[in-house]
Amino acid sequence: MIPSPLNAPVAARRRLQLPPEIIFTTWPLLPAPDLSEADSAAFDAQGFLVLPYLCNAAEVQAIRAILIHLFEQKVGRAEGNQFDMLGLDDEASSSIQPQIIKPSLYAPELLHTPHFLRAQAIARQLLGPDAEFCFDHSILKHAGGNAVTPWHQDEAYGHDPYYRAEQISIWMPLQDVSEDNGCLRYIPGSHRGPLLPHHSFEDEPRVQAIECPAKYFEELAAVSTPMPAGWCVLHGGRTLHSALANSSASDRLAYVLVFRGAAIPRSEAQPFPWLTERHPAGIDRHRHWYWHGGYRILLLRWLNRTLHADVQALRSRLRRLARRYRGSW
Ligand SMILES: O=C(O)CCC(=O)C(=O)O
Repeated sequence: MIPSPLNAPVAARRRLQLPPEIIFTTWPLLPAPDLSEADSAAFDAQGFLVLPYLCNAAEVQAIRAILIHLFEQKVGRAEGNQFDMLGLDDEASSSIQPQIIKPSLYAPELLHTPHFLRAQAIARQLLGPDAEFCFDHSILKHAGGNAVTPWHQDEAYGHDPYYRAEQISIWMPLQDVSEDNGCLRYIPGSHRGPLLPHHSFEDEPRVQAIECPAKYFEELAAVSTPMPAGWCVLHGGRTLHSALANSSASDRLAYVLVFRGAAIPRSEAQPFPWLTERHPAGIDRHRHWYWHGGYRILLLRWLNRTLHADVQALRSRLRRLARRYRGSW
């Protein structure tokens, strides 16, 4: 049995103060799918890959309930981790497309699910055994909206001019998605080209999102990926993608796990002028939070992560020693 707080509902419910209508269920552990050579070749050729049946209905419902709760409670907003990615993100305007970066900081049970283990196994198959979980995020497209997630490459959000790492996002819709409610769209093969220039969405530097201008790619080549809830689509850090608007009567919610392989030096320094020109409100909130005690929380999180990593490393060293000891008898 996976030691999941989702299987220990009482503690998670108390900590998150979840409303009673959120039901926790246990579910059978679906095995991590073994990607076939054809799957890996398709991912390599296109830069994205649809994976059917990654998460069963009970897991989808539990993850959805947690994320809706985090959005409703505006969890992470003061820290700058919850914001309106397409709007000015001030208290006066209603949000166009809310996003939470690292929801698992506030609901760690998101990383103790069978879904996480399966996603990690897939990422390691594609990126190599050293691939590490990098962060998670969630995007909410309000019902009846006309907000399109702009075309971009995820690598354009990276800040390191000297190193890059292969990256995979595992994007999971928490309800069925189609062209009517905001499924993802991809430009096949775009991951084989360079990192393209981006600019602030609608040339407004106060907005979080950035976009790649249409003159750099052929939008007519875009492929939509409609799919049922609990399926996933993977894409690489350089694959150009966007999401359509949600004109349906229900909100569209997606949960994304991002994994990275080892960092590799770039052949030449990569500037990110579109990031330095940006000054979204979320960054100011983060600064304020940091100087008003947030630095203590960051320190505690860092200690927690480091100790956890050390304990894991110690455990695997002891396991290796025990195996060698048993083998010598
Ligand atoms: O869900 C969306 O609207 C966009 C998702 C996205 O851009 C991503 O996961 O990289």
